[in-house]
Amino acid sequence: LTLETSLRYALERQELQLYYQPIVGLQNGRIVGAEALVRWHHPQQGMISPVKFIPLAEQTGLIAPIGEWVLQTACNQTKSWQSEGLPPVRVAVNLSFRQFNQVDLSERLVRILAQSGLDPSYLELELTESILVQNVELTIAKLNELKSMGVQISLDDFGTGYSSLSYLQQFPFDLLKIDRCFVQDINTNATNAALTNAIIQMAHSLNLKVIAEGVETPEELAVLYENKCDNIQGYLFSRPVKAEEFKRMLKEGK
Ligand code: G
Ligand code: G
Ligand code: MN
Ligand code: NA
Repeated sequence: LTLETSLRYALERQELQLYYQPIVGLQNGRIVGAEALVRWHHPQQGMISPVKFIPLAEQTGLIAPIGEWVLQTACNQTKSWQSEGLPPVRVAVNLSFRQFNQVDLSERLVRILAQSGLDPSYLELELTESILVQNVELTIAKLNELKSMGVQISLDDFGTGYSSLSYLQQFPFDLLKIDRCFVQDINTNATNAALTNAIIQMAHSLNLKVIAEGVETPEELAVLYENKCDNIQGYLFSRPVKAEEFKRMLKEGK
């Protein structure tokens, strides 16, 4: 079987699974959210990275059912944790370029949110800079349509594309995620430190909350704390984990 054929069957064979990586408030060290990250357990090839199969899903159109399953699963899971009395946290879902451009994205989202019962303010949609190179007015209108549903929108992998913060100003984002290549070694790499700090200050002046990705050491954390970064995500706190494990972390108030 080709990878494409296997991917066609992955959903019905229940080979996809969502992992959750905690997002932590920097001031109090509490979990404030999770990024949902899809995993594919291929029956023969074992774990296949989304870096490999998401682009394939986009090329083949399979991103529609897969993306729908991801959104449904993330919303249902998050609502169910809340119903069990765990501290309410938001869930961040990655949307690919093609998903963002689906004509029926809003209707899908409205339906999924209603079915899950999740308050829309707990859903965060992660978009990358790739969406910003399209028609600006159209993209802003789409973002506003999504925002009018009450969901939050973040700009993922910030710094890896071509957009400056002043360009960003016109788009209605709520959060900005600094790509981990800028966060790496900020305690020893002066260039990265300067860039990261400038991004945080400017983002705050534009009323955006900032999430630093890929935080791996206490030393990096200390620099981010000094510079009033809002949230952190990275192996220092936790790798992406299975739902049961994330639930345990929430329960323990880690
Ligand atoms: O955690 P990991 O190495 O698996 O993530 C690799 C990449 O796959 C990241 O860029 C992440 O944004 C992307 N990714 C993970 N899950 C999803 C998903 O559900 N949808 C989309 N579009 N991308 C995802
Ligand atoms: O592209 P996106 O930011 O959505 O994907 C997040 C990716 O970063 C995932 O592949 C996730 O597993 C990975 N990741 C999360 N935390 C860390 C970290 O601390 N170090 C490294 N190297 N990768 C991380
Ligand atoms: Mn992401
Ligand atoms: Na990212």
